[in-house]
Amino acid sequence: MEKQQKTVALIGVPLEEGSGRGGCAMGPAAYRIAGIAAALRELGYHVEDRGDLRPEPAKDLPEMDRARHLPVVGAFTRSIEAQTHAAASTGAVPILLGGDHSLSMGSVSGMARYASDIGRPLYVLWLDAHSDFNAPETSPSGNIHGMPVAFFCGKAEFAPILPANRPFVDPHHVYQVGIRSVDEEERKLITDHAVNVYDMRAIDEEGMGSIVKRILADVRGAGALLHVSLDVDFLDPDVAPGVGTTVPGGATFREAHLIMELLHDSGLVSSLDLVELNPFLDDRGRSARVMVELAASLFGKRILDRPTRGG
Ligand code: 5AB
Ligand code: MN
Ligand code: MN
Ligand code: MN
Repeated sequence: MEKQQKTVALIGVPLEEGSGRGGCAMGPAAYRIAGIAAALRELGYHVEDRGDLRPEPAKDLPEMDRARHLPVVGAFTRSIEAQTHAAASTGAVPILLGGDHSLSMGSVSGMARYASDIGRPLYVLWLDAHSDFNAPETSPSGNIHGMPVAFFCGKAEFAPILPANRPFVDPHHVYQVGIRSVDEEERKLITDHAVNVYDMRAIDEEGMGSIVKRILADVRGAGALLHVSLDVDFLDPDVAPGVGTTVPGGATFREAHLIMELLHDSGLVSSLDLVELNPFLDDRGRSARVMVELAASLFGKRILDRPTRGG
């Protein structure tokens, strides 16, 4: 087993202002209590817990009705972008412990900058019930956690948060899996920008395994880094109730587990977000434990060793 001492950097992001309610700021604490560091150490990784980011709200960013709490979210975006880029640059795999999904504006932008430093493209696997491709003008809620994909693709800028000339992710290099709730105008945006969307119907018809193998073949063929962003609401609410935006009909534990094992076997994953966990809404830590279990599978925990069957 080639696992040596690869370093994983845990970056806590107690951010909830991008969502419409309180609770996600307790996410990093819940992941630590659920034992994420020990689970990864057990797999042979050198785990550095870098603590929680606590930036001051940015004074240069305006309050906006259509992008709520922008000074807080923007300050986090800057700090997350810098920390993610720094961790990746030292050869570590950054894991962002969220925190609501607006944190991906920073993590994905930081990884896009790192990928551009080393001359490789960045692909993104977005595991979510939602497309999160709103812009302030299209958002029905004004909650920034519904906008991160548009932001890191350069299709939504509220005010100058990051440098205008930063590297963006090509929307065609974003693969969304598990989608089952898209807003009216958002639907047009993801179509126009050719985001690769696998909704629940596609999963039911084609099967999770074949979809994910196809995605991984694209990533490998492109010589790309792969950032994985896992929103708790990707999972069915029966599996993971600890999230503010439940949508029925989500991925089963087995489907999610299979994705994680395929991701591990691919060796392509450069970075991971665990987002939207709301411990206040959880059922005795169940969702936190499920997320830790899935992260462990992504980092190589397996039930049995098995011969590789290709794909
Ligand atoms: B999440 C909604 N599309 O923009 C909006 O949980 C929901 O990070 C966004 O995927 C859900 O407010 C954001 C209605
Ligand atoms: Mn999301
Ligand atoms: Mn979601
Ligand atoms: Mn392409």
